[in-house]
Amino acid sequence: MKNNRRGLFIVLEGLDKCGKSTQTELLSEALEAKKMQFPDRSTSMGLIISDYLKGKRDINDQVIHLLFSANRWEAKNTIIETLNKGINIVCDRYAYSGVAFSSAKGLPIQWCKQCDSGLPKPDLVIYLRAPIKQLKDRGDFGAERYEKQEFQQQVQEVFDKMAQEEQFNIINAIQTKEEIFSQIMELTNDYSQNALINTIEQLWS
Ligand code: T5A
Repeated sequence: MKNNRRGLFIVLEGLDKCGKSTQTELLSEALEAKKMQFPDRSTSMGLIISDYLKGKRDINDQVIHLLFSANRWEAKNTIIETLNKGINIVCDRYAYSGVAFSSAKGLPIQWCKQCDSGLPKPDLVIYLRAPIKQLKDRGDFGAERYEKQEFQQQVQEVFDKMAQEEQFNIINAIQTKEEIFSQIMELTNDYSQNALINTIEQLWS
């Protein structure tokens, strides 16, 4: 999917353990895309976030929300430069996770969105949706701060609301990895062939 136009910016979202990393890997390979992930735990800010998620330090809700956002702003130029070189990006979580997780804690949605307003807007958001009951036995669910059934249920409610408002593409995450990947490829090919891909738009501004 490389030609003269800019690259496609595709984001995968969903609850913890819904399979985002698995599908990000498969899709980025298929599209010869740059693979990205938020939080990016490799930066100095990402290390603080990682310690917070692992329960090694406590940070108040507003501050950690702003750190997650700052961790995306750190990558803004990389995203724009990569897309303008005609290279696709496949990204595991983005600002929508920021809104879903922080507002599920009780922060106002508009406040949560504000600090990500102006970031590059994805072309396609794919929401891997599954009931938390069917995800809680996957991998090492429970190892990090937000991996609790009741909280994930609240996060899902926000994701479901955003899915309507932001026109997410919803895929049932309770299928085989191959079935999910084939539906993601179908969506991506369809978008790539039919959408007008112009300048990079800004998120929530
Ligand atoms: N967060 C994040 C915020 O609060 N604010 C923000 O702004 C952002 C960006 C870390 C946490 O930070 C929060 C959200 C999170 O709580 P993370 O590192 O992305 O985010 O954490 P996880 O979502 O838990 O990431 P994981 O890599 O652990 O889960 P994935 O990526 O959803 O799932 P994946 O692909 O690693 O698969 C998990 C397990 O399921 C299996 C895999 O083999 C693996 O064992 N699996 C399947 N099993 C059955 N059927 C399938 N179809 C499967 N697909 C994968």
